[in-house]
Amino acid sequence: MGAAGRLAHLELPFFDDGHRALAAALDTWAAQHLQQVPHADTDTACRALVRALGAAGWLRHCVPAAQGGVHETLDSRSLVVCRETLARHDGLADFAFAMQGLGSGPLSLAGSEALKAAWLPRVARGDAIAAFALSEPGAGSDVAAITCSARADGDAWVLDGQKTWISNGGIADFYCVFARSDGSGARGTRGLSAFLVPAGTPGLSVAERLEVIAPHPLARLHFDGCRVPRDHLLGAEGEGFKLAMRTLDIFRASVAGAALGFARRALDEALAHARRREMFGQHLADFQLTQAALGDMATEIDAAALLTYRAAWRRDTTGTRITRESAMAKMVATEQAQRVIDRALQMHGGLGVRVGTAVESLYREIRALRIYEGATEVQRLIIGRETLAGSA
Ligand code: COS
Repeated sequence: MGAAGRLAHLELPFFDDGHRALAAALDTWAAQHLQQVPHADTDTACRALVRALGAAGWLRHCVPAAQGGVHETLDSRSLVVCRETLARHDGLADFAFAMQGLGSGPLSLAGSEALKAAWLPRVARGDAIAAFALSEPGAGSDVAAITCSARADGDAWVLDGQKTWISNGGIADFYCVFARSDGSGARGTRGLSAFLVPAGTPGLSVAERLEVIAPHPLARLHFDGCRVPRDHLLGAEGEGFKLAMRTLDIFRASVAGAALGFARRALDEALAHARRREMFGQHLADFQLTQAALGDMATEIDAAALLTYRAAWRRDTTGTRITRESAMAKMVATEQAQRVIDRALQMHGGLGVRVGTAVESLYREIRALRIYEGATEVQRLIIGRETLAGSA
């Protein structure tokens, strides 16, 4: 497929010429540079990817302009375009990019000027790795069940508890940590606050590294009397739940972008294989069954793309809360990408399950996207509630 054909979806009116230029330049850069980053060891690869993405300027889309970013505030369409483009090339590169944005998102949205100046330019340059620490062993979808505690003590906040499934856990330079600060110990969305915790702070340790089917740096963290200065509070005390939700509203649409990138790559692979593979005296692409499958895949990708681009476009152009739109985009794009990739794998026959083939890797990469940053079931719940509220 020619370069223009690969990016034809950007002709939609949701985008402007800046987004089109961004996608074309990143697509070219990714084709030239990503294969040169060795992927043998995940931690090393991830650090190298963050450095490469930072040096090339792409991470400037993860922070506001005042701290070295491209846009005054985070531009959702640029995040979607970057993730879609990177995911089409390399899942770990998409992960490295996304976590710089998600991990520093609460800081960009609510941090003090001093904290933002200290960390965000480094995030943009790829000199500091960021992580978002929300989930706990007993609080994944149910954020209100967080038990990790923060208590004020003199000039410090003292954190105690655990966080798990933390992307970049173990390699991050700082963590945006959500903890219960109201001293109640009771379940609830009020009384949570967010804190910036630099790696290496005494009392913060990596309790366990977690291995998953598509290898990414992931860990369970332990906080034991971990003291951070009072000014490391992000946003207002007690407003942590809303800050987490505002951050997720932005990044859920970008998860949809990544799912689109994986699905587009699966379709690219399926088309190439169908044209190449001979059986029963013709090519796989000549069978109507293959054509129908390819037709379904292309349609599902376009449908998911429209929801994804709408969510990002609406936030960028209206500045309004896009909870409903980003939940729809994340749910549909990740679920459909799983189906598209599964069909692509099926079309490859035995080759599809051979370790090392592109579709085999996509099959493992896509699975977590239906779970992290709000599982499909949570998105359904959010969309249902928002629909009820909107019709009241
Ligand atoms: N933006 C800003 N504020 C929001 C918000 C959003 N997107 N969503 C909710 N809020 C506000 C609500 O308006 C409400 O405010 P008031 O108390 O002032 O009325 C408050 O936050 C509590 O909201 P709600 O009652 O909806 O909270 P619940 O505990 O019922 O539910 C769900 C929330 C399930 C939707 C939430 O916990 C969630 O998204 N869970 C998934 C989390 C997740 O993605 N986990 C994965 C880990 S991150 S990789």
